Amino acid sequence: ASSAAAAAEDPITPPVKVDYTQLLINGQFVDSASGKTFPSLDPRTGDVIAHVAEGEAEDVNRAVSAARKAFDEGPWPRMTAYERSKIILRFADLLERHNDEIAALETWDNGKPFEQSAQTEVPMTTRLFRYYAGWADKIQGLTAPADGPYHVQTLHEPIGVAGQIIPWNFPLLMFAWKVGPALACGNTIVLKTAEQTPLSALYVSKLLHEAGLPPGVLNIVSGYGPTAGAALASHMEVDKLAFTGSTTTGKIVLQLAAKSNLKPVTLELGGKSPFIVCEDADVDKAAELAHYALFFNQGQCCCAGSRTFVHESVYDQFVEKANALAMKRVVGDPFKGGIQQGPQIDSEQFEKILKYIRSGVDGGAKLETGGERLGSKGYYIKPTVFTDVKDDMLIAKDEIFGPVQSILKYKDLDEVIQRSNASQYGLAAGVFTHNLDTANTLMRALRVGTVWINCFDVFDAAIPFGGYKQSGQGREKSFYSLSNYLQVKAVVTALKNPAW
Ligand code: TXE
Repeated sequence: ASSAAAAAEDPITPPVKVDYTQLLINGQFVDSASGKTFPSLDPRTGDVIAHVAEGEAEDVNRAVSAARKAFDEGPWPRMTAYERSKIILRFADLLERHNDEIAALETWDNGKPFEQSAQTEVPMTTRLFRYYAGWADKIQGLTAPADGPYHVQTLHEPIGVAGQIIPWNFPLLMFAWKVGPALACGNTIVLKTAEQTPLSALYVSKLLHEAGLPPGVLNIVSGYGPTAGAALASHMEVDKLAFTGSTTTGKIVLQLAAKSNLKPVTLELGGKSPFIVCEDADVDKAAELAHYALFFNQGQCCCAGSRTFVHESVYDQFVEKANALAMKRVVGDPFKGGIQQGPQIDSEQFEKILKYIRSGVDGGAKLETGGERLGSKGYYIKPTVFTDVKDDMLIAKDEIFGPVQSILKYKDLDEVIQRSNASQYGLAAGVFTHNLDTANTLMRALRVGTVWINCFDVFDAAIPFGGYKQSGQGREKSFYSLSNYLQVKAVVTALKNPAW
């Protein structure tokens, strides 16, 4: 009852103004070529926050020309790595200084709890840029032995103009995961934000220029996928594409890249991650972690632990605890203190989630709690728990991307390994056990890009992230991501005097 009341109150006025709504091209904020704008909406109400310049193919062309020129002629790839590193570090200091304004913008545009934006996501963004500032002057090639009178060396060079397309669930962090390594390696960038959440990237990009970024190195085209996004993926002058979003759209951009200039593509796509509660688990702790694994960020995480597999011996106890946690979860205006869950991002996602909830009920799963919207305005959904979920139900197969926990029962380890791996996805998995042998078996058997053991959603800059199977291609964060933004040039020099 207390959470329903919170959602029904008038929305709290965000403590920030929207200063930047235009496209960022060649270091300048400019209108779109067509003069068109699109509204960015407040997920708490569906009201317009701001009208944002709508980039389309012509704007992508302008942005790519600026990035091309900044790469081919500008100082950025030519300055010392230490100078690049210092600019990125100054940017991180500015992020820290403006932490709460940025967090407020992120929450307003996305709906996630302000405390989460201010205490986790902006600080993680800052941390990530410092991490990549540290890499900028540590990128180096090798010398290699060859059969014959040759001196062989490799040069690790920036790949050129990077096109980057990001989603709306973590607007700032996705900006950081993409922009951080690309800048550290000396590339220039054209980034398309998600149409739902264009605001925070524009704000922080202003700070990046204040920190000394030369014009044209980072260009931002806000706009829609099939127009701006597709133009970027197909552009002949873009040397590399990085995409995060749905598997369906990932396949489209990969085709566009192949059909145009064969630019290499990294993809970070959807998931249906298992969270496995083992026989020996402390049920209270397991239920808390499983709850977090699914409900964090309104359930809008590509790696959400959305198949909660629970061993039969602890199943009943676990279900009771999971329900209690869902019922206690505090849902409401994300600007209010103590709120754990805000609204879903938009009406489309809201309807999608409610449709999956109906399919769960129709398919015979047991709806334990939630299952409907909260309040009458905005996109709030009650934390929902299904039990008796079977592997062939849609709620156990598809990415719901909402606050809907599906609990499945299992009997033994081989069975849960087989069922966990029987998915088109392979992004992540959670394992809850203190049995070393069980942990070792699961860690190696699960076909996923990340296994979290007795933890979940740990996203340090130094930890690689990416998917097996249809969850994607390539790895982001960590030193692995640097290779996405580098070319390796082999240089072979004939030796005049092979004796030396
Ligand atoms: O994703 P899209 P949507 C999943 C989640 C969600 C579903 C749909 O299940 O419910 O995807 O969300 C741009 N060419 N994830 O529709 O379409 C688009 O403008 C080029 C998982 O928001 O993949 C945005 O910038 N670009 C995910 C970005 O792609 C195109 C995060 C993502 O949008 C395009 C988000 C096109 N033809 C959703 N069409 C994750 N992996 O975390 C769209 N875009």
